Amino acid sequence: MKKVESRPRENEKKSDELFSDGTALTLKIELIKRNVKKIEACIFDLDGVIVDTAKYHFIAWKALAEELGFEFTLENNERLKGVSRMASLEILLEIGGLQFSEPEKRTMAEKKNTLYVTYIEEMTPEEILPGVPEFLQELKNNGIKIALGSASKNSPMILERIQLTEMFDAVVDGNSITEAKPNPEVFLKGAEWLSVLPENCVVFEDAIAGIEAARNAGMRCVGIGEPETLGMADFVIPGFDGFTLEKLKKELQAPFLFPRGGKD
Ligand code: B16
Ligand code: MG
Repeated sequence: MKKVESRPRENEKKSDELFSDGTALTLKIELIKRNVKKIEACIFDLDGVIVDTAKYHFIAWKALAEELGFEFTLENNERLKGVSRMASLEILLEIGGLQFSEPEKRTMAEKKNTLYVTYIEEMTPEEILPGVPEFLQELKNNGIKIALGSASKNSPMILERIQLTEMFDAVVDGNSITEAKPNPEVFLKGAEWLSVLPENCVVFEDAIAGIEAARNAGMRCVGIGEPETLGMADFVIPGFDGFTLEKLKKELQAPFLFPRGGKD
């Protein structure tokens, strides 16, 4: 039988040919293999990712500000996203130019929370953001573990009200951490409780501090919101509507397959 010589097809690279970033094909494949980490777990922030509770936080903080005699705007509220309750109060008081003792601040935070809870008590599964249940189900079907990584001490109640508790293999929230985001504690604890290495976890976050926390934990991170604001994430999506595991894998691998310098 005549031996057919295999010749590289047009546009096909030979193993010693260099890519635009100076890497040879064989080395490139090795780098890609090393860099394509597994997705064993997904860790979700709650407020702004699974539900939109920012509007309820706003009503409650605004009421407290009015009681203290100053205005609290929607723009101000943006500064509180992903920030812990006490740190949020500090920002609010800074906006109002007011100072109080620690016991007074604790009373104020409790008061704000009491009003906030009256709203979240009324939450229903209808308030889950579009595409979230489908994406969580797809992760489950593919054996990917799911954790919550939220600053909110009200997380368990919110999950109950929206009937999503059962979907989570671990719930790490404001009650189980001592350090606030951007400290990685909340996500590292999530990985630990799931027995998954941080590098094999993917975090979904809507706040800059949360994305920094994921980075500090050595995890990959998908931003939920605007790319202009969440530039530190691996990539950003507007929400989960139409988002799939396939898209997640593709987007996470893209930077390794097509490094800066163009798609070779
Ligand atoms: P709570 P996340 C955060 O939740 C909120 O974004 C933030 O606005 C809130 O102050 C914080 O939880 C604490 O919430 O008063 O209920 O304990 O985005 O980390 O899920
Ligand atoms: Mg959030």
